[in-house]
Order: sequence, then C-alpha cells, then structure tokens
Amino acid sequence: MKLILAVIQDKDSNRLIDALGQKNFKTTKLSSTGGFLKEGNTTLMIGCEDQHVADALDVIKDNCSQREQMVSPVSPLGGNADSYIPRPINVEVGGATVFVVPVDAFHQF
Ligand code: 2BA
Repeated sequence: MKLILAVIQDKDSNRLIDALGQKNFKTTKLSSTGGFLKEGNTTLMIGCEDQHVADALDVIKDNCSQREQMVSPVSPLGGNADSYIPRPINVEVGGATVFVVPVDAFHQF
C-alpha cells in the first residue's frame, strides 16, 4: 500500500476530490500553507494499493493546473527601506507536488 501526499492549489481541490472519488479513491483534505508564498494551499492524503498509484497520479495530473502568481518581495532587512521599490515577480505555482510513500501498516479500528 502507498500513501500519496499531493500539495495542490485550493482552486483545484474540489474538482480533484470529486474526480478521485468517481474512481473510488478515498481522500483526506488538509489545509496547508506553502513555505515560500506563505499562502494557503491544500494537501490531499490518498491511501491506495500499489497497483492503483499510476491511475491516481493520472487523475491528479488531469485536474491540477499550473498558474502564474505575482509576488511582492519583502523589503531588505537592515537596508534603506526608503529607496526600496519592491518589484513584483512572477512565480509559477503547481499543478501538483506529489510524494508517494510506502505504508508499513494500515488499520481502521
Ligand atoms: P510554496 O512554498 O508557497 O511555493 C509556491 C511556488 O513558489 C512554488 O510552486 C515555486 O514555483 C515557487 N518557489 C518556491 N520556493 C521558491 C524559492 N525559494 N525561490 C523561488 N521560487 C520559489 P511549486 O513548486 O509548484 O510548489 C507549490 C507548493 O508545493 C509549495 O508552495 C509548497 O507548499 C509545496 N512544495 C513544493 N515543493 C515541496 C517540497 N519539496 N517539500 C514540501 N512541500 C513542497
């Protein structure tokens, strides 16, 4: 058995959960925060048998979009903030960042 951890954008989460559910994948949705943007994103936990992992990854790929996001860098620490003009930069976020980890045991009590 494997545990798929998929970090996705909030905007994609309902569509992806529905698409996974239609293929009988069970999901747990966690509210998470990206370390770089410090904005909310969604982490899905999906437990499934090894032979279904590729199918789950296909569903994730098909339902998560890459988006560009403008980010304003914070002003430099210790520098002269008066003359600092923050220039927003473009960052490409997602589709999905996915970890597939082995599961030693699975219990439901
Ligand atoms: P964030 O950490 O908020 O990152 C959002 C996007 O910002 C990233 O998109 C990436 O394009 C960019 N980015 C991240 N760190 C950067 C840096 N030091 N310099 C410049 N740009 C940077 P994604 O790579 O698609 O990642 C989306 C979210 O997936 C991340 O949100 C984070 O929550 C998660 N993630 C990505 N890689 C991860 C990893 N190795 N371990 C754990 N979580 C990860």
